[in-house]
Amino acid sequence: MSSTTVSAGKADPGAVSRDVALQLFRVMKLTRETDDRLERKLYRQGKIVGGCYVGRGQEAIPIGCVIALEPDDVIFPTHRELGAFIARGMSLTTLFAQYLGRADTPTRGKDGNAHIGDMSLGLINYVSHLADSVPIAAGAAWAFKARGEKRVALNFLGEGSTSRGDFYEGVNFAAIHKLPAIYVVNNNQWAYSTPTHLQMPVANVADRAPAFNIPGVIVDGNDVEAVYLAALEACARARRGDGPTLIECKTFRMTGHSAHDDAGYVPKEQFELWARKDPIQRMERRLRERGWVDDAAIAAMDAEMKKSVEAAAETALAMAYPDGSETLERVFAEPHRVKDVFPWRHTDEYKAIEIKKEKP
Ligand SMILES: Cc1ncc(C[n+]2csc(CCOP(=O)(O)OP(=O)(O)O)c2C)c(N)n1
Repeated sequence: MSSTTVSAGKADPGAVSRDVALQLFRVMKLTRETDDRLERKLYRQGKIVGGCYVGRGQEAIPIGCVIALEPDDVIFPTHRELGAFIARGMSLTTLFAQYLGRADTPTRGKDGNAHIGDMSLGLINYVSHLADSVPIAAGAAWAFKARGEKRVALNFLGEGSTSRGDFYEGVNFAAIHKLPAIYVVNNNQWAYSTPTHLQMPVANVADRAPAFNIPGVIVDGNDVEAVYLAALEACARARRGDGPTLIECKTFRMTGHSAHDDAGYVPKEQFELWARKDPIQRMERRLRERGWVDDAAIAAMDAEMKKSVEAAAETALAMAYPDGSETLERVFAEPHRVKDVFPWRHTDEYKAIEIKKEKP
C-alpha cells in the first residue's frame, strides 16, 4: 500500500458545511488568542514558570481532527495541542489555571501545560517520553475493538517522535489487529532544533506507512478543512474495522520549541514563507470568498474572544496555589502505599545503608 496525498486547498468548497467551517474558524481564532495571552503576556510577565509550549501556526491540525471526532472517541494530545483541549470543551479558565500551576486543575498544580488530560472529556494525559502514547493509543483502540464499541483513539505526535521505537511498536500492533486508531503527525519540520533531514531518511512521514500496510495520507496541515476531511475519512475507516491511518500534516512551528527558545537556528526566510500560509488568515479569506463572514462578523468575533480570554485569565490568576500537603498526593507512589511498594526501604539494614551514604 503506498501513501496517498490530499493537497493544499483541494478541499472541495462544498465538502464542509457552513456550520462546521465557521466552528473550525472560531476555535482556531480562540486558540490563537489564548496562546498569545499565555506566551506573549503571562509567560513574559514571569507568571508562568517552567516550560510553556505553544502550537502557533499549527492550530488547524488539532482543531480539524478533534472536530471530526464523535464525543465518545478518545484523544492523546502532546505539548502542541492547545487547540485540541479547546475544541473538546475544556474551559479556558481551567486551561489558564493549569499553565499557572493553580490547585483546582487537572494536575492539581503539579505541572504546566504539558501532561494535561481530563478523562471526562476523553483527553488522555501523556508523559514526557516522546512517542510513548503511540502504543497506549493502540491499547485504547484494542479495548474498543474487544468490547465491540465503534469508538476511535486519535493520537497526535510530532515528526521527530516517529523516529522512536515506541512509534513502530504501537503502529505495528494497531495495524496487525486492524484497530480503530488514528495517528496524526504534525510535521513542523523541526524536532526541537533538529531539522527533518537529520532525523528521517525519507522525505515524508507518510512514507513510513507502507511498512505497516496502512494508508499514509499527506495533508496540508495549514488547511483546516483538508485536515478535517482527512480525519473524517480515517474515522470512517477505523469504525468500519479497516484499521489505522497515518495522517501527516505538513506545517511549521511559528515559535521556538517552547517560550524560552528564540529558535535562532531556524532560517528567517522559513518564518516569512510560512507566515504567508497562516491557517487562520487562510480560512478567513476562504470564508469571506464564500460570503460566510464579513468585516462586522470578524470584528464581533474578535471582541467577544478577547473578552472571554481576558476574563478566563483574570479568574485563573486569582485562583489559589495548591497547599504544600498536595505535593505527595496523586503521584505514582502515594505516601501511605510506599511501605507496600518498597518494603525493603523500611528495613533496618536499608536505613543503615542510607545513613552511611550520608555520613561516609
Ligand atoms: C524520548 C525523548 N527524547 C527527548 C525528549 C525531549 N523533547 C521533548 S519535545 C522534543 C522535540 C519533539 O519533536 P517532535 O516530535 O517533532 O514534536 P514537536 O515538538 O516538533 O511538535 C524533544 C527532543 C523527550 N521528551 N523524550
